[in-house]
Amino acid sequence: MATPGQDKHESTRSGQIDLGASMAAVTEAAAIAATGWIGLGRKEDGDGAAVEAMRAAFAGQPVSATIVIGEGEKDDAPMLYSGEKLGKGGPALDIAVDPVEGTNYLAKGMPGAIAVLAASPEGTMFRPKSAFYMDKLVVPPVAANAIDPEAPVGDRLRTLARALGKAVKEIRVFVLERPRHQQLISDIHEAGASVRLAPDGDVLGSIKALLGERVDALMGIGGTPEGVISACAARALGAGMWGAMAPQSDQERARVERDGLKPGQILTRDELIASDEVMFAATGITGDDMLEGVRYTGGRVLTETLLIGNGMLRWVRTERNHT
Ligand code: VTB
Repeated sequence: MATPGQDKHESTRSGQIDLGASMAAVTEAAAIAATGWIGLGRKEDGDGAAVEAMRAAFAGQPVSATIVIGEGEKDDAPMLYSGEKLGKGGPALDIAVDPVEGTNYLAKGMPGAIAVLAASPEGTMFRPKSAFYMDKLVVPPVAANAIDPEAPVGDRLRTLARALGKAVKEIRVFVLERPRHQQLISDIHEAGASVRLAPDGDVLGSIKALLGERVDALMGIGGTPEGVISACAARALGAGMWGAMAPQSDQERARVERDGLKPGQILTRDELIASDEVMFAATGITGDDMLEGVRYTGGRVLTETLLIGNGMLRWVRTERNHT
């Protein structure tokens, strides 16, 4: 017989599972809408189609969601702007959306574009305000408590290797290929580890790092919104993540400081997402070695979605009639 405590746990869990289904419906709608724009060289149009589809799909979901990380501030983005309320009523949630993460991949018809959504209870998601860039470190759960995020790169890699039971030369680090990462890349090489450079898409890079799939860590500076979204997945699985605001221009630095954020100050995963009740959903658009893209076959459309929440990872493959 279940004790009252277990009952409570069960009801929370089934709530999370319903939330997962709602979130998958939203990212799948965005991914399907974006496929019409694969390889057409028009990233804004592809993003716009995904934004519209995501917003329409949200209208039918049993949530009261507030967008914390959206397509921009109210007057700049007509839909999915920060502060917009979505859903037909239900649990009060903070939501982070990225209808197409990797718009260049979409426009070029390259692997790696995904539709992403993350949710946590109202008031628990970090507000990046004007902080566009974040310096990130993501590691799998087994290393979450071992790493000192302020230690030099080589020390962090040696600690990570010990925690994973690997040699440093086996450690693979996802890094965005950017001129700003020259020093980081040479520090990684100096330590004896290797890089996996990618032109875009550090959400998928973070997911791979926290799962220890194809890479063992993510390091370097990418978008703050992408960082907060990744922190949801890290928290759900007990993985390690840290992020520090890393303004890339004097103007950004001034805006960040005006907003009361301190450049360089390291925020922990739990400061980025202050709840365990999180859900992350990603649907493949163009496909990747980890997440299938949208496929059309025999009058049906097939999607693959990764749901991470409540300590669980679920792969959801869905077939719908293609209308
Ligand atoms: C990263 C990457 C994204 O932005 O966050 C990156 O994950 C950061 O911006 O896919 P820069 O391109 O200016 O370095 C994206 O590439 C999305 O634009």
